[in-house]
Amino acid sequence: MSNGNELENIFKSFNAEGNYLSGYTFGTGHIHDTYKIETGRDQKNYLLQKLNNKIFRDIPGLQDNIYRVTSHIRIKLEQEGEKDIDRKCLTVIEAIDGNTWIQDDGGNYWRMFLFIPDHRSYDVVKNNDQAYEGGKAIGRFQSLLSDLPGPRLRETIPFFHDVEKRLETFHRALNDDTESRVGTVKDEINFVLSRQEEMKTILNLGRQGKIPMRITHNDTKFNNILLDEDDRALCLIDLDTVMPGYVHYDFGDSLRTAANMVAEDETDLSKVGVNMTIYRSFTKGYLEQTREVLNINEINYLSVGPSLMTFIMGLRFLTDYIMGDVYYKIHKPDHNICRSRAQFRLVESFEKHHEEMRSVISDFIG
Ligand code: GN1
Ligand code: MG
Repeated sequence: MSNGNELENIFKSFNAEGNYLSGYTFGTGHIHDTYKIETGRDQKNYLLQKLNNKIFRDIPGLQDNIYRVTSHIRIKLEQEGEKDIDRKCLTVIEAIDGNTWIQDDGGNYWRMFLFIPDHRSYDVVKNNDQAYEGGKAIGRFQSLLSDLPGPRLRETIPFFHDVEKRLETFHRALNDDTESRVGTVKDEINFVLSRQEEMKTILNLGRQGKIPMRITHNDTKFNNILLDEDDRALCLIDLDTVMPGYVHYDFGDSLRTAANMVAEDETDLSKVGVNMTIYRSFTKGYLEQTREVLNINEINYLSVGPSLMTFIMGLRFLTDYIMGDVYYKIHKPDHNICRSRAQFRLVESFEKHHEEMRSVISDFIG
């Protein structure tokens, strides 16, 4: 954690309006350290982040992705005559040296955004309208970026949602068993083993050329969608993993968190499961924005996204538990295994509702 003095010094390295008044920890991310910086000037507060460069190895490359993506979205919103654009698109604040990040004396990377005032962000969706707006936000993000000019975006974490690679890492962790935890999580391991082949469906469709790589967000959990004071969609945040991907990843990962009625680390597993009305509202919003661009295979396999993404997250939490909690921030000793159990319970629920999920999609598509 950083203290006020340090935050103030870092803040001064960026081209911000207003003076540093206070800074405090903000948000619930598992990866970076995030602070809200208040300047006392209306509408001009900032979000300052110390970036985790063990996980993101190429910070300048990552920042370049984010700069390109936000600039493109901003231009399109301007062309469409949108109002209030500073709330509908993240604003990257440049450093005094002209970069979009700075490095402190200890070698840590920092970046800063304009803080989006009066936003709402929900860990758990409360009603159908929020779900619909969330679906719209994800679909719109994908369609706004469908014509991003320039070279392919950098892969900020190679093979991020590649389930085959995730499984390889998992099997390595099982073999090494450095923390002697493998014996304590047999049920969870068996859960993975019994599904590892079927979870490759999307990867295989991609390999066969049946679904295209597009630009996707890749971390669309519901609390990365900002809504306004009336719960209307504003924008997506947490753009670190925006890179080439399949649309199923975004559709699936947001339903993982939106259609589940409880938090991703819920310990009362009887509460974990898919809310089909929420699913329907989200899917309606998503398809309204994307139905013109998606191809038939993308649509036909959309319903596979939620169980795939939930499986991948459960697998990653489980792997991290077996490896001794080296990746995710944890808030209690068994946090990763709790997360993993909740995710696997949710996979089962998606499996149970799969036919119904498919027909919701075909009903909307007609
Ligand atoms: C991490 O940064 P944060 O907390 O939004 C993770 C996601 C997981 C998520 C699970 C770079 O996201 O992939 O879905 O935790 N991000 C990275 O809550 O690993
Ligand atoms: Mg993230």
